[in-house]
Amino acid sequence: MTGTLITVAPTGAEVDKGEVPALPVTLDELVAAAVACERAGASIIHVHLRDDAAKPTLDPVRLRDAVAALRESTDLIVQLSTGGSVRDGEAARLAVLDAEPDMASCTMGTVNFGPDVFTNRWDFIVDLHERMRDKAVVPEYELFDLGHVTSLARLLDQRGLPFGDHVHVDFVLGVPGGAPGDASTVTTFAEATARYLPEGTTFSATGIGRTTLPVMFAAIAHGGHLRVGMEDTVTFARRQPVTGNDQLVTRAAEAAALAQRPAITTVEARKLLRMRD
Ligand code: KMH
Ligand code: ZN
Repeated sequence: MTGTLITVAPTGAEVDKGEVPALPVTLDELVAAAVACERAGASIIHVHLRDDAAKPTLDPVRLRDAVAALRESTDLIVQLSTGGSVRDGEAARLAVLDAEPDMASCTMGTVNFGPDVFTNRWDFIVDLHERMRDKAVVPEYELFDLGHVTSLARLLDQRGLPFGDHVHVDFVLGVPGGAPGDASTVTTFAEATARYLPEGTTFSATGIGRTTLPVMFAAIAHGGHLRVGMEDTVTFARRQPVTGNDQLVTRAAEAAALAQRPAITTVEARKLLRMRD
């Protein structure tokens, strides 16, 4: 069995900087977090940006600057979010690809998202999938619900494999409105992945909020990979706020090492995902 690929999602679009001062929102904070997380064992960074008021933004100039700055200071695989925030429109989400990241996220269906709706129409998904292939961007398909597994199977069947011919997915569990974040749901998703998606598909998993630990340990047990970070979890333990993203990556790397599947390097991660060097 291979080692563990660790993705860090340091910022997200939902956490409020005013409530969580350790959240990286400026470019300098993002780069500092990235450097610390790479040192702690991360190999992919899943990026959402904030504006000067710390609000989510898909500003194209900021996106290009962030990709350049992360490449300058780290060897991390740079994965831009095309999910953005629930208020972002499709055109701006598609335009994220113009920043030429290594990877980008592609969510496989609409899902209730707390009081909001995270909208992902079928035609939009198809467009995203095809534009990523045209631009040689490797997708990470985000699966928030079980039907998203079979939607991805249908997408690949109808539209072909992504750039690189390898399929990598991420189970995002514990979103209020999506699939629950517990060990048996990780098992269900892992089994559905093996049953419906191409042979060799790799998966990571993340659990929102307090579901982070059961999801992490179940994913390791299933031979899966991990995503952690302050996009998903801002409490390290009961009444203990996360001090920084590297704290979460360090814990994930320790868990992976205990399971005899230590964190892999960025070079190994690129091989695993069949990416260009
Ligand atoms: N912020 C969520 C509405 C992604 O990055 O692709 C969507 C999200 C998924 O975080
Ligand atoms: Zn995200």
